[in-house]
Amino acid sequence: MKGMKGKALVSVSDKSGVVELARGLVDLGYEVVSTGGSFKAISEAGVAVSQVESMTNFPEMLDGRVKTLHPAVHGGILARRDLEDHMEAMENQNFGLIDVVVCNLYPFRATVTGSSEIAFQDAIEKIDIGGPTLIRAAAKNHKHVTVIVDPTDYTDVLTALGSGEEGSAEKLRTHLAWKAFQHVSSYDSNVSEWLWENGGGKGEDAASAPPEKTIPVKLVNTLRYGENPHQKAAFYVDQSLGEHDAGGLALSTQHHGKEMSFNNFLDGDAAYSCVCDFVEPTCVIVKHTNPCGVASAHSGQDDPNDLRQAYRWAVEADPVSAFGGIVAFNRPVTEELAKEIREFRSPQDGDTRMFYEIVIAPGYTEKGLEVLKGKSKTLRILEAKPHNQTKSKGLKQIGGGFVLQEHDFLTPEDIKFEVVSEKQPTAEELEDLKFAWRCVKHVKSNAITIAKGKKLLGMGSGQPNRVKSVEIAIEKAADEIEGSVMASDAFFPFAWNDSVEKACQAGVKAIVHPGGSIRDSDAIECCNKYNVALLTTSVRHFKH
Ligand code: 93A
Repeated sequence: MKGMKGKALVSVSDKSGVVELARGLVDLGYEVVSTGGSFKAISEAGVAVSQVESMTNFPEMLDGRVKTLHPAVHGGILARRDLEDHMEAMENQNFGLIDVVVCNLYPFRATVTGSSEIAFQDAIEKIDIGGPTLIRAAAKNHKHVTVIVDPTDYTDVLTALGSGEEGSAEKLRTHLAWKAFQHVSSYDSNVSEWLWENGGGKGEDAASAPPEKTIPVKLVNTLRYGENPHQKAAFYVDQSLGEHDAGGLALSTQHHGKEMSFNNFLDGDAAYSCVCDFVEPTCVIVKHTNPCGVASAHSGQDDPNDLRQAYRWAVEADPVSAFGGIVAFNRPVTEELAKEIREFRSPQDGDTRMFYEIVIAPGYTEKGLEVLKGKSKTLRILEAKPHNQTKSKGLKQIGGGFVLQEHDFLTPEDIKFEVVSEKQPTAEELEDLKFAWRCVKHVKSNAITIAKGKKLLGMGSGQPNRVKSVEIAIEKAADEIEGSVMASDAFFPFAWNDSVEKACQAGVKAIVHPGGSIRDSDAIECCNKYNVALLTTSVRHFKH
């Protein structure tokens, strides 16, 4: 063995890369000490390693519940190398120093989410005690000790330890210590969340219990800035969902393009949440979190699954807003579609190729991805699984706290559309009403959408009065409005010379709103006068 550089304690549940790491440490001159399973993996690979017992003179006991919980271990980690009395105390006890701690924890979350049958006691046994203690001790003493909790850091750490550059090594140790506390805190959140659900929640029944006691989140990285350059920001993932349900933009894979920004995440999420609500092959284009273009492929086309037409329609709905927007699909992007996205020119001037910030889809064919990458260096290309909205919660911040709610996961399939006018909608109008309804849920309130032939013609969003949203939607729908339908996310407070009558006069032939206003009868009479169908849903879709 080369001259000893120090001691590394290795105790990992996730054994990936651990043999290579141990070999690297030994090559650098470290003595590697390990707990039972890790020792077995490393020694079987022929790498020099000794058991923790060699430090503690104490065997693992209580079925492994006590492996590393010993003063020889924790003294070795926590001793301050810069204090004489600490060093003296260590010598008096004949304890050695530990310079590197490699530890990741029992797979608690995977165990309790992986099987619904997991017995309470089995889960309890998966609560790691010694591991977090090692990690916290090493992270506390990071001035002298390197702590590694993530196998993807092994290579960097070996390089840093081998380089001998103290400045950069110290910076890395501090970063790893931060990561270590993140690891432990997310782990503890998982345990407390599980206990809450398994009898720890003071006995409230599910309906009256707070929806979430803790929400396990993991910091992924800091972002360049927030909504504006003067705001610092970071990106986290929600770890409350099991592998099966986890999806959505936060867990997407980026295949190409510039780094995601704060606004990219918000807009991308708005686009992908909206498009995933559609059953038919659909394209959604979003600007500033509002869908400005939506269209579905449908049976009227030569190929009802061809998204190219839907994509063109989505752009045509509002080419000015679509420029620089986010384009999302609920089907994989093929080569033909990618070419369309690459080449399509702004219908506004017919010259400029459309420019986008992001394209998001549940997949790409090999050629599709290749073609799309050729559109521009910066275009972010994301692949995401749909987000299971019924399983997770929506969180919004307010000054000094947060409010939490279930997602608005209702779709037209869950809703009864009741005709309240004399005029019945035609089959096509009913289809379009449902299409417009699906869109309106994703538009900021007061939300109005106007659609025809499964294509959004115009939308009005975010206006503090509904009639203004109606006027904006009518103006955008312009020449195509004759024979269209309109959806409103909440009831019409007024009808005559207001939202309903303006829509009827503009050429809208069917309208849907939740109903429930004291002036509902005005809306009905107005629609009857103009021979327009009026439907109610009894469901509201406010979005703030
Ligand atoms: O049961 S424990 O909480 N008691 C301990 O003293 C202890 N020390 C390390 N679990 C403990 N560990 C954990 O054992 C580590 O966090 C790691 O996840 C695992 C590695 O065990 P092995 O090397 O035997 O596979």
